[in-house]
Amino acid sequence: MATDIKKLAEIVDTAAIEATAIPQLSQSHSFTLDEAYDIQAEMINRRLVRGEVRVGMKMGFTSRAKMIQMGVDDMIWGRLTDGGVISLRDYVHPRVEPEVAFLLKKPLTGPTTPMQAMAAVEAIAPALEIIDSRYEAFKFNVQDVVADNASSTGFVIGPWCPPDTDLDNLGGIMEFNGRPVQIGSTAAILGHPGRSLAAASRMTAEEGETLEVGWIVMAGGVTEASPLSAGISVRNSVEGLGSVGFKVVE
Ligand code: 0L1
Ligand code: MG
Repeated sequence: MATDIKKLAEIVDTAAIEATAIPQLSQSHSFTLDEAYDIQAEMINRRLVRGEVRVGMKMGFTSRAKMIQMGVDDMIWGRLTDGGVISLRDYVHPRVEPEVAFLLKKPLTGPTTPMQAMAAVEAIAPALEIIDSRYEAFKFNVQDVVADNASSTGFVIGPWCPPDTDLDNLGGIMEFNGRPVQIGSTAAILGHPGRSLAAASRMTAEEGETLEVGWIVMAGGVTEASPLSAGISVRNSVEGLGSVGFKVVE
């Protein structure tokens, strides 16, 4: 039987709107990775119809720490819109992870080298990604998480820094209320975050997309993600890039 892309997109979209955990789609439906990206595209389309604006894309599972934490071996990507959730009540079981973000000054499409990809960068920033799986117990396989837009929920970007900042091996610390909870290096992202940007160009082109001028590209979690709860002040400080933070309220 053909996969009902619209129906599955509606199921994950509704779970996000209602902040309600659902069983993994793969438990009741069999669908391919290509179809998972179609479900994701349809789910984003529903948000665009509601007035959200596309602002970029995110890479997922670009570090070993993230792959091991979630038991997924493949890189994935998701679509960023400007419609992030801001109240803890609107999340299912949110987590936060330290990242770096790119701002593009040139479009990128198809296979490219990390060096060519970096030439399209206007600026680089320390960032935090808030992720929230719509699946029960934050458990999924690769098709499930792609259909759920790579757990994308929100992101916060720090100060934009010059594009020629050396990203090779910058140490970073993510703190909760001043206490380190995750420590890592930009090298954890495929050896260099520029490789994640090159992969973003290649992988989005496989789905017929171009990375557009002015878009933000999130390179992927440097470390494992940590669970969020009310009262936590989160800060991610990256050597040479500065820091970014936010406070979680009820
Ligand atoms: O940055 C990342 O690697 C995020 C992956 C998103 C999937 C998840 O961990 O829920
Ligand atoms: Mg991430």
